[in-house]
Amino acid sequence: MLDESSNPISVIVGLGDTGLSCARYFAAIGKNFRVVDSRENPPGLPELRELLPGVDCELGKFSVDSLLNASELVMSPGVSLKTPAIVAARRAGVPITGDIDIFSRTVTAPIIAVTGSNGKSTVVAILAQIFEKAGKKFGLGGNLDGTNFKPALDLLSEGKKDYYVLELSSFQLETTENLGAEVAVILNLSADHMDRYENLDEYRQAKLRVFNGCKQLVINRDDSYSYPQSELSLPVWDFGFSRLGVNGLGLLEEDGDQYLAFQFEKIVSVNELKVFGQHNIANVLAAVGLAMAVGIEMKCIRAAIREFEGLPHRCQWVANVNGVEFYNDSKGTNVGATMAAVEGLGQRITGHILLIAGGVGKGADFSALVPVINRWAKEVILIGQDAVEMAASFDKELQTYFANDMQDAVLVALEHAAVGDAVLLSPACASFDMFENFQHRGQAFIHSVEQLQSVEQLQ
Ligand code: UMA
Ligand code: ADP
Repeated sequence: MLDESSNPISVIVGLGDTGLSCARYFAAIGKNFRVVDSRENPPGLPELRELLPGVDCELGKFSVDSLLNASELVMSPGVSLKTPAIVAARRAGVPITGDIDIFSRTVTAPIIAVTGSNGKSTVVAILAQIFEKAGKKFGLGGNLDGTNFKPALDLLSEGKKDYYVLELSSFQLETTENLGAEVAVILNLSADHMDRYENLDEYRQAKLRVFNGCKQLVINRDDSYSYPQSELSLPVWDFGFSRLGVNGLGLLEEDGDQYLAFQFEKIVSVNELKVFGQHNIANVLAAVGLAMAVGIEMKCIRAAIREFEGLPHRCQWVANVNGVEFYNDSKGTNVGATMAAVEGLGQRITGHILLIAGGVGKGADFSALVPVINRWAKEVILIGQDAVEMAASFDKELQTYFANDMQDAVLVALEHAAVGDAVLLSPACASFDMFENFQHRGQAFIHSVEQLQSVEQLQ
């Protein structure tokens, strides 16, 4: 893999999980490459050194000269295409690609592609459970985090699959030309990553690339902003809460009960689901649409969605302390997610919500939270870098408290709560000002709640 000639070779840009997976893949197929990273000590370096000690790495900066000399740049999603050195290489005609682009050109099994601002991980997890019930061999990867996580190219070493289920971020789609998915969905569109995009439309244009070359679509009929820009004459499955029609998934009311339904055929009662909130019903409906599009039998779909318990850090119940429920929605990292979590929980409880929010706002406009907070919350407890900016977006009458850390936030929330209230961590922000990632933030919340419980037991 050492570049012994002056011939242009592939350059992997960024040495995190994606960069490592690209390096492993290129090594496996015998392709020449080098790695560049603008940090001195990128996270993937120790593993690369151990696995592929001969690989040439250029660290500490992106040098325009070495990028100009590349046959292609294989971008990590965390590196913006607007980075000056990347812009220069692009202008000079160096082709730009990414791991998902390479993956889609390589695999033959059908790809099921899931993107959207919120709900991606939940939907791919439901699909995974459906495929397990149906006895299908599938690879699950992409943007997904956690224990099941695999960068897409790592799936290629797992052997033959019936399907690939990919969770895709806007960053990954920016470098993906023609995904060619068997079926693709944009679950919803609301502002996120506004520190990387000029405006919402630029973010949307990245997401829309998920439909390039797809054979079937699943669309959210209540979110027209997420529809393909031009009409595609392809089979469409739609989901949502507005009126059901042909190939539509939604809700039916019968004898005072609500049912998830396809056209006018009931699938399961809403009461049978283990996850709560309209947003999760939407996620289940989307997953059902994707599974139906690839011909999975309804009995397998039904069994899987009845069993799906939700993922950790997404509206996850933690404990009841003195009649106050605690919920961890640490993965609520943008305004749309927190709106959905507050609405979903607000409808479920008899009391009010005490919301713990704040962190790195990523350039978001927090004012969209105001109506939902005014309706369901009695106090917002703020943490992190953008706490003051967030508070300034709320109504003056709303009670707010600036907490020093997670433990302080949880303690104050319990002090100010009444029986029947719920404390919800749903920050509407990224976590990296105070925590390693959203999992670490969620664990800090759970730990603080456990400490409350042990104090209660001593009293
Ligand atoms: N880097 C630079 N210069 C920069 C920025 C980054 O050199 O200006 C380098 C870093 O030093 C590091 C590497 O790039 O070595 C990191 O690459 P990366 O940020 O793309 O991270 P990966 O480890 O490759 O993880 C990425 C996704 N991360 C992002 O998009 C930020 C992971 O999604 C994904 O799981 C993984 O690829 C495999 O597909 C995480 C994420 O936070 C979960 N995604 C965002 C989200 O969900 O909101 C989009
Ligand atoms: P993603 O992978 O897109 O970040 P997740 O499934 O991990 O989505 O959910 C992240 C958060 O987004 C959840 O904790 C919840 O607050 C919110 N959420 C989940 N599904 C939806 C949805 N369909 N619409 C709006 N918000 C949602």
